[in-house]
Amino acid sequence: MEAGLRDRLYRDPTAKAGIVHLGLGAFFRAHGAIYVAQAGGWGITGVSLQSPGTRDRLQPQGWAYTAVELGPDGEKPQVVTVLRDVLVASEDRQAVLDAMASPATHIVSLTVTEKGYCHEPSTGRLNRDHPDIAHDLANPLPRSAPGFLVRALAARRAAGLPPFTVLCCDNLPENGRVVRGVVGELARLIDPALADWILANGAFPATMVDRIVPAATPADLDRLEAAAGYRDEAPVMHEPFRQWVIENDFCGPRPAFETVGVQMVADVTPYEHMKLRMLNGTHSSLAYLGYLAGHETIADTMADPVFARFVRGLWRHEIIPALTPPPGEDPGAYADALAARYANPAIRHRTWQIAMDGSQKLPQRILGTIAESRAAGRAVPGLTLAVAAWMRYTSGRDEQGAAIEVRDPLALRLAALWRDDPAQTVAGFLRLAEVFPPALREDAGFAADVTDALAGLVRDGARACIQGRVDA
Ligand code: CS2
Repeated sequence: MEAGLRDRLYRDPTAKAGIVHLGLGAFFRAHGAIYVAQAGGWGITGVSLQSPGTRDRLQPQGWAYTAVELGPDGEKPQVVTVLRDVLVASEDRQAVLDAMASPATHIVSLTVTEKGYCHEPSTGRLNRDHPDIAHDLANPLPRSAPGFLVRALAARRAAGLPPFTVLCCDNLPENGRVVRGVVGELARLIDPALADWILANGAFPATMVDRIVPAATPADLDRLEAAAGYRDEAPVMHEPFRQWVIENDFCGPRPAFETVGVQMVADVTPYEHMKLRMLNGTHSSLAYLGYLAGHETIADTMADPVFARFVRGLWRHEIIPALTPPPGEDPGAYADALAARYANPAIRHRTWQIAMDGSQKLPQRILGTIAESRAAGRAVPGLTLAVAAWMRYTSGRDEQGAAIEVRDPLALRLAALWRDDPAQTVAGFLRLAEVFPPALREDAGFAADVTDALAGLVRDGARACIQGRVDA
């Protein structure tokens, strides 16, 4: 019989778990987990908050999986054996709290997506009306990521243990500060002394994470099996590029990240701004406009010369002028590298996948640049068009009138905002205080520009609007 993945494992016998990771999606398995594996000496207990699918696929493989690099010169698989265990919170919340509260745990890292922090995207503050937060205030066995952090930290305090470092790896602006804020606020509602202890002794380093990781498809699994000679039910597919910038602020031990290319810095903000606005901002713009124009993936969108020119224009005329780049970084060169990464045809990153959860993503990706640019008197027609495209997309109908499966925590509310009159649609959207900052909600000129863009999208379609509007 063919040797399976389980038979190919090599594990560092000295490596203890040390890290509990909440949100065991493809991104973390293709990014943070590989850095931790390469740094050596540490293992990871993965936690899925909701679905048992990843656990069920990984368990028969002894928690090992293949990470496949999709490069210009072919596919390079490597087997990752850094996971020690996988827990499913919805099945056993206490087991997750126990792992987090264990004296062996020093770091709790998170990729729970933007919406997983139960915060208000426009302000970064805890959303106390969130049903999971209401639940977690009343129950010792939590549902939300902030709830798990607070209850596990409470257990550590009660046991006389130090807190763990909370390492947020989601694409939020100043992600460490946001998580510190929601954890502190939730803890204060439960026990003010606990909040004081966490804020005085805990650590919430900010990070910038980057690697493009499209969802693996059944065809990817079959291709890997043919090439590697074993079946992996849970591989991850990723581009060659990776970057991880971490604020060097831990309250306990950590892997030797600096030995494997992680940039340990004093201030992550300029890196994170550059990445969120230049990469994620254009990703979302291409996702809404590209989807409406009938493009399935980012690479397909970039192969359309009208879109390739559009995204160049976004960088050059709208995003870079509003940016303070990190010391020594050349944003023009960063943009060139992004264009090449997007065009990689081996990466089948669906516009639909990126379009998900726009209400949680737009503020940090696009609206910040728009608000700052408008305040400085700079025109941002391309990003304004992207905002209008998000409104059109969330109406749930594409340009041919076919239904779009819109995934967003606000999906129902967003769909109900659509009117035949674009001015009324835009007015409804701009009342969403959790999405739009006050500066844009109160800016009549912005409302007029978005209305204009939306009317154009409805009349002419996304591709024609782009062609007519923006010049590289
Ligand atoms: C993407 C990101 O799905 C999305 O919203 O923009 O997942 C993006 O691929 C990563 O942030 C790249 O680092």
